[in-house]
Amino acid sequence: MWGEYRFAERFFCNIGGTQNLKIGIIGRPQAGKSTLFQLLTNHHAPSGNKTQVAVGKVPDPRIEVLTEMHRPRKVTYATIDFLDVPGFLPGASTGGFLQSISDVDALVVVVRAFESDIVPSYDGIQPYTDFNDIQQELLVADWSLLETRLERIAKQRMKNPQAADELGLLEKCQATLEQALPLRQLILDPEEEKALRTYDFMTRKPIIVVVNLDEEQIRSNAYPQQQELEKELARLNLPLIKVSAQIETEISELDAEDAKVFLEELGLNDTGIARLARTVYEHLGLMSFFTVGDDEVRAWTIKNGTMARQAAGKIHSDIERGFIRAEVVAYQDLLACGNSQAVKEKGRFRLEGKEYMVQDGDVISFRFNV
Ligand SMILES: Nc1nc2c(ncn2[C@@H]2O[C@H](COP(=O)(O)OP(=O)(O)OP(=O)(O)O)[C@@H](O)[C@H]2O)c(=O)[nH]1
Ligand SMILES: [Mg+2]
Repeated sequence: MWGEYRFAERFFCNIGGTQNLKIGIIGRPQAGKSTLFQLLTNHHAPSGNKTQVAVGKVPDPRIEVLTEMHRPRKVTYATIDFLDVPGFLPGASTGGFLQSISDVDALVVVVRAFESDIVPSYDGIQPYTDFNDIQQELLVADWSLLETRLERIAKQRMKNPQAADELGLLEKCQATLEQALPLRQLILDPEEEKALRTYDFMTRKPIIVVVNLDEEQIRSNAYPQQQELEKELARLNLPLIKVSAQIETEISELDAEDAKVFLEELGLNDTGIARLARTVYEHLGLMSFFTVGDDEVRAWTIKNGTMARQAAGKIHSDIERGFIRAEVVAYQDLLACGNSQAVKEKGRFRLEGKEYMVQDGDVISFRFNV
């Protein structure tokens, strides 16, 4: 039953349709959630106790290169909807907290490590404890959802034979939660996966942890409770990203050249926001393909393993329905040729059928007939 957490089978009603992926940013008060949210979306979140939603574009240097190449009228990045959820305090009433994240596809948990005289910390600087408090809260929520469900099934069992199937699945969940393990560690077959999706279990949601560091901690690569946090996340197979929300904010105000120098000086290759976006994609099993032309250069998000015809459906249902073939060139091959005109002249576009499995970075032109 146990094994490595796989994403392949699970997923995301959203991706595949036209809706954006939805990610909730959660954590204690004053952890840096709104600062991060603002960096991701360019949307200023007023402080308060209401969840804010805004769209963030997924940074992708390939889009910049394709734009340079095609000089289109319009450039469209892949986007993600981010929710800035009010701070969570253990012990406080959590109904609203759980409600606001009930329909997100994944969670970004922000934990504070940064020291500051100006920003009060509630119980000291303890990123591991803060993560664990949230984890416990989600486990408790699932436990109570499970109990309610089991009671209902016990009542229905005589009349409804299907309830027995459901019972088997829920007992697996129960065994997992009894070990204080999140339900995402449970490996299920596609049928069970589908059945479980209807429950809105919290610990089934993918999690990415962001530890918010100060400049000193970035330089020394050390912060309080680091070992405990790293050990726990390794156990749970969850990615950890180190960011300084404050430094990121400063960097976002610089031009590209200065930003690069600043990052190098801190020993970083890339902004935390770019790393976060990449990790979201990797961890959730997502990738991008591109469409290019004079009118628009655009990135589209699909899950790994999507076939050409479904990928076409991301753009328009007519293209999916009337799909004839896909003309495909890998991003690297396009770069090697120089531009798509040259790709055409050299006959380097591949003709692929509806069952072609789209690869990350494919530049695609769909032929269809409606
Ligand atoms: N020194 C320092 N201050 C930070 C950092 N990140 C955020 N802050 C500051 O900490 C305060 C809280 O940051 P927010 O982003 O508002 O935190 P939040 O998690 O949204 O807080 P709530 O909405 O109250 O739950 C603000 O004054 C930020 O400027 C950081 O990396 N270093
Ligand atoms: Mg906030």
